[in-house]
Amino acid sequence: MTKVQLERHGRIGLVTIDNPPVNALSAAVRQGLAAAIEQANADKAVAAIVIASTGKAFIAGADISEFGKPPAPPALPDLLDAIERSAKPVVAAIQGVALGGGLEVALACHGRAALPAAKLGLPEIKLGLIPGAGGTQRLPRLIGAAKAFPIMLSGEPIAAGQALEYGLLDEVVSSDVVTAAMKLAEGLAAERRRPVTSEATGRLTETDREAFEALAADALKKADGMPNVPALVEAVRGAFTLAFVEGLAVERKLFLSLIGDPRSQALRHVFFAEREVAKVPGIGPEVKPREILSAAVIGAGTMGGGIAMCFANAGIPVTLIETAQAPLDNGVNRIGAIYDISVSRGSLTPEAKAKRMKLIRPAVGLAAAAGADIVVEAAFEEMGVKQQIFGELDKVAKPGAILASNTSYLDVPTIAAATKRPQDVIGMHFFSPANVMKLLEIVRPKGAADDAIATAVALGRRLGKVPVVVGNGFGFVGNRMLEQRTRAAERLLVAGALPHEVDAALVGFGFKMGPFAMADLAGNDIGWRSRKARGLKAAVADALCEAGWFGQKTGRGYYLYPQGARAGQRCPEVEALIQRISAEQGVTRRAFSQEEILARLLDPMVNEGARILEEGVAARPGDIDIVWINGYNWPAWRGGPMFWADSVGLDVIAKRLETQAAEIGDKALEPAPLLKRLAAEGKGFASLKG
Ligand code: 3H9
Repeated sequence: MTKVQLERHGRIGLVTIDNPPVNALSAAVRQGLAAAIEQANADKAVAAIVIASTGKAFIAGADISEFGKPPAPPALPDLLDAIERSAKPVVAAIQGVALGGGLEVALACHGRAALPAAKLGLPEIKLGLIPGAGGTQRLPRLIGAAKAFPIMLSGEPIAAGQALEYGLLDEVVSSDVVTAAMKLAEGLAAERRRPVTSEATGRLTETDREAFEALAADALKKADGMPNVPALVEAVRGAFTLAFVEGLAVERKLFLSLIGDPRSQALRHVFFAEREVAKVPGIGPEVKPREILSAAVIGAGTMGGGIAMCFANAGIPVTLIETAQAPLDNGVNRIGAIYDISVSRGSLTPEAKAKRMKLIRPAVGLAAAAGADIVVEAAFEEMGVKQQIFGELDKVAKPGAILASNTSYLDVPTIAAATKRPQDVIGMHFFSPANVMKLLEIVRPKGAADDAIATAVALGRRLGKVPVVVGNGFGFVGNRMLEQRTRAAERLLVAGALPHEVDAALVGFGFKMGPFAMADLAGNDIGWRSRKARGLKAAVADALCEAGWFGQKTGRGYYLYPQGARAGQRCPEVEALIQRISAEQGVTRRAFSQEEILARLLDPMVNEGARILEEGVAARPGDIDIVWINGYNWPAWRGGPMFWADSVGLDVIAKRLETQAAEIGDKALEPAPLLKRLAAEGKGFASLKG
């Protein structure tokens, strides 16, 4: 079936795009549209043309999967030029989202009608791009740059009602948008009118220009090194200073240079990885999620409280359970205080806060979990504690309830073994602060029922999370790789680097914080306790904890925090201690460049990622990238650790790991077999897809 069809309805040539799932403007669609417009123009019986589409989306934009491939004609700007120059008026019938190139198609038309649920936007900025088919030129001409620029800068779509108010739409109709568009087109033909957006200039006033320049100056200040922000400013400014064709040429040049930018390539990878992660191997659409109408959370500590907030924020009633009244009250008060901060910032109304607090029902004792469709346990991270809780839950929870542990490291099947219903027991690993962080690792032990996993995935989305299904195994995906980075950071200190140098390397890479600033924030005692439980040692970290320097909460850790300061200062005592430890271990300290520090921190993580893939703990390299971007603040424009590794070259990383392994005499640093194989074949992790 062709992707674009032309039918005649009376005097209207109705062009319908049918390119599921979202009517992206693939080469076939562009060719089909060009041919249909030409044919309709040649047909004497046609007075006007309507462009409509089937399915939920009008047009979701250019086909992102075609970026980076050799361009196939017609280029979108040329097609839009043909639409705009069409001798017969063309009207867009927008029934769903019109995004990116999709909105640019509508802008090239001479009229636009939409359903109320339609959304219109130019989200290219989120892909590291700017609109590349006239969006930066036509939208400001149509609605003024002061309104157009924020739409392009935020990438967020606006609702049809708003678009009508802005003058972006001619009409919003409650149903049958195609008939409405046909009427609009008939009217234009009868009046011999063909409003051409690129010729509109009325909105580009001096006042508009001043408002745009103020917004642009602010945007440039916050651009954070992303090259598409200055590019967007330059292109939109062209709407004031250049003729349309020249402005279009500038936009095109900027767009093409951004397409080749590694940051945009990384963001496009993230776009597809985010969608792929939703597809869980072995769980098809025939597996229906169980109904979740209510939840219970066990443990009202920081984590449990944050998880309860996730449910309340999504409108799901949740019972918050503790062993005694005092910790329960503390937990509820903490939740109230967090909501209060949102209220004081204006991001939550007092009424909404009250509604959410009402959804959280505090209770003492596990019996209160009896009615819940899902129970999330967020108690102390100790196997004995978890087993006891799950054993009790088995007795009280209703049949078919999902029993999830928020464990960060522990073996989920061992927890499940405390129940007689291992098919219902899974891991749901939230990240701190649970009400903020997007990542949700869903741990799928071998015995778990498919519909239990499907339920957790669907619920995760309802909670506004990015759910990633991972296999069972110590630390799952994220923390298992983090441990490698933590070890590498400690090794660097002993070998000659100082905390601020190590942190600076990661911040320079794009992380918000380095490993030591992070450890000081989270509390160094957490890692210390975990190492002691596992019989592990880390000379510097242990020495700090033995001195009681747990981080920000004690006023000092790797850094000093005088008078509760949040930003740490270098600490001469810690630096002397590190040097002493190097001497004790017989290490001759040497200087490390920022580049070398970065490689030493990230290469072992990538190596662990390769092992995780070999073991099937993560289904795809992209899943690992999504974990790190959403749970550990890996900069999205770096694409995640596995994407980053591919961009460096796996042969380079394998060689660096071999050198380090030999130098330190640590076999764990030797390249994993998968990494070695791919490096030898000259391939990247991306080659594992599909
Ligand atoms: C652009 O237009 C540049 C122009 O200015 C200039 C050009 C010269 N291309 O998100 P979903 C796929 S840049 C290819 O799960 P939803 C997606 O991968 C583009 N594929 O559904 C998935 O595939 P699969 C500007 C696309 O209902 C499936 O569709 N436009 C595209 O939650 C369903 O997606 C954008 O940035 C695409 N453009 O949300 C819009 N879009 O089934 C990006 C989607 O194989 N898209 N797919 O996994 C979106 O924001 C959402 O997908 C949308 C639907 C809101 C449309």
